[in-house]
Amino acid sequence: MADKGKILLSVTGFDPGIWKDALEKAAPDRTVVLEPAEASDPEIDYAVVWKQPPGVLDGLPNLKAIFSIGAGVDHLFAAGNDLPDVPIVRVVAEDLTDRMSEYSVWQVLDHLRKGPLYRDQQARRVWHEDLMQPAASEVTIGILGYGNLGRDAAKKLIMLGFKVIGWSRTEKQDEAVETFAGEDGLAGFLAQSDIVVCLLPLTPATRGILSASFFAKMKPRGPLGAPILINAGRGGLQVEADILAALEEKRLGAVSLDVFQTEPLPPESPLWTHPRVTITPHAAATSMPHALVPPMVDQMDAHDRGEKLKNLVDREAGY
Ligand code: NDP
Ligand code: OXD
Repeated sequence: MADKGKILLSVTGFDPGIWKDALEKAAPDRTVVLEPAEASDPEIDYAVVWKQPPGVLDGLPNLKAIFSIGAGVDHLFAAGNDLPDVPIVRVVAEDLTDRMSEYSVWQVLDHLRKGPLYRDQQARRVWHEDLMQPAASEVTIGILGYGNLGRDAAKKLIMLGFKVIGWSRTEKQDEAVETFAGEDGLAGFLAQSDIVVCLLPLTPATRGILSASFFAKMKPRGPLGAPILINAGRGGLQVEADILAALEEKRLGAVSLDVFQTEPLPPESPLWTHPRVTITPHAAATSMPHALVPPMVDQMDAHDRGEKLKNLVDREAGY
């Protein structure tokens, strides 16, 4: 019996059908609509979105909150979207966090254990053991963006024996990890990091941060040779021309990129064929409706009972 109000579901880049099914299963007492019945539908009280078309959230007089189906919310603030002044909730969920940490650990281990080199050798039928094989304990991983995902990746990398340090916007106290904050802390953080794992959100302050001036501050040599960059945050954080130049100049030894300035990565991008670039198609952590929808609906119910929403986005900071 649908009597609790309507959820507007507006997702692009994902199959709306499976999100609608999951919402209807978790919220049988709410109606799920893919577009408003009328321009200012007063029955819509929640919106669940991913890259919603411009204007789709305008003029809904009783909208109480917007839920992003991902951890990142830059898609909400994209050009042309003047968002209604209601709370925005993002995903903080074990399922997504575990997937992201799996990606970070996978890429770190791949570089530690010479994955790119051995795949290239296999393609050429070359049998040669690279004896430059540091132990995990000799390698420092710098987590750029020491937030929800960064802290979980750090915990798992520490269990594998790595030394881990973290960088964030605001200062942190952390027993297991040396932390650095703000622009003043960046050079000290980079001077120690053999592998940088970027898990930053895309905001006006972080856009283009992975650029030539950033690479110039990286530790020039370490146990793996030149430093390594892994970016699973957002493509807008990186300047791809500068990454290619840094690879050529050997300021960067190798990179793993899950996200790109333009997605899908255009076929003509030289990143595709660069021998020291590992590409995944924004697949570090997929949002799974069965895991993410029930807690979203729990939050809607709790909010309707007068409880505070959790995992809110700070609009001013942009994440
Ligand atoms: P959080 O908000 O929990 O953490 C973000 C971290 O970045 C915080 O430590 C924050 O600092 C730091 N930060 C933000 N702005 C700055 C800045 N200007 N300077 C220094 N540090 C900064 O987010 P999550 O960990 O949950 O998610 C991070 C991002 O991961 C998402 O925004 C999304 O873009 C990306 N992501 C990518 C996925 C993929 O499949 N590739 C999947 C899921 C997420 P502070 O702690 O001080 O606030
Ligand atoms: C996210 C993503 O932000 O999948 O959750 O990119």
